[in-house]
Amino acid sequence: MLKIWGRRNSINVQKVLWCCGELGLEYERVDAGLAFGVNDTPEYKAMNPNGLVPTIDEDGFILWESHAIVRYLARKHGVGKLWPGDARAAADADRWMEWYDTTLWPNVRPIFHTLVRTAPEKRNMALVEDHRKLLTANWKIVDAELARHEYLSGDAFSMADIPMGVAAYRWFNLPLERPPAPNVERWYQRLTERAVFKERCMLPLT
Ligand SMILES: N[C@@H](CCC(=O)N[C@@H](CS)C(=O)NCC(=O)O)C(=O)O
Repeated sequence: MLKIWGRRNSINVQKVLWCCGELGLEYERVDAGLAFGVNDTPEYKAMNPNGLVPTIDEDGFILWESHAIVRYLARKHGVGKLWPGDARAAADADRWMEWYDTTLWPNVRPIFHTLVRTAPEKRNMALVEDHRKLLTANWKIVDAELARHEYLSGDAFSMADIPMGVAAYRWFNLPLERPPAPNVERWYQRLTERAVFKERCMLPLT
């Protein structure tokens, strides 16, 4: 049985839980991270020396890094589905997952931590505004891509939509000025109609 460590409100844990849901995989989840602790114990750090969530254990195979986990599960259980069957389509999907890490998330993270995890009197709103502008430019790139097809790497939902979808949930649910991005809005609306996304990712931001 697949075991997943990580609290439900973690963006990185949500990617893995969403992926499992799309693939119809059962799992046992152990609360870990922030108030739950666990991730700071020597036992946990022996699995994941970063002390971060998520981590999975699949019959003794330990893996951490949310995108590596999503790719692993997609390749193992979802070729032609979450993992596009064609090598170029798979590379295309993979590219968006990389882009999330290198480009999009570095702009979402400071906004999220400021608006959700920092007391109002301590918030650096200039920092939020700088990253909001950068993020607006990032979503413009995504908007142009989504003008050509329904999902990020083509007309079918794939692993690429998972990280980008959880980031979009934060973008659309934080109190920010958002210039229109009609294709992103349509794509996000389609994601919100997926039962697993709704159940596992559309949670209060804490
Ligand atoms: N690159 C890692 C980042 C993992 C990460 O930063 N996890 C956060 C939660 S989203 C964490 O463990 N924070 C400490 C905690 O929750 O105690 C991944 O994608 O898995």
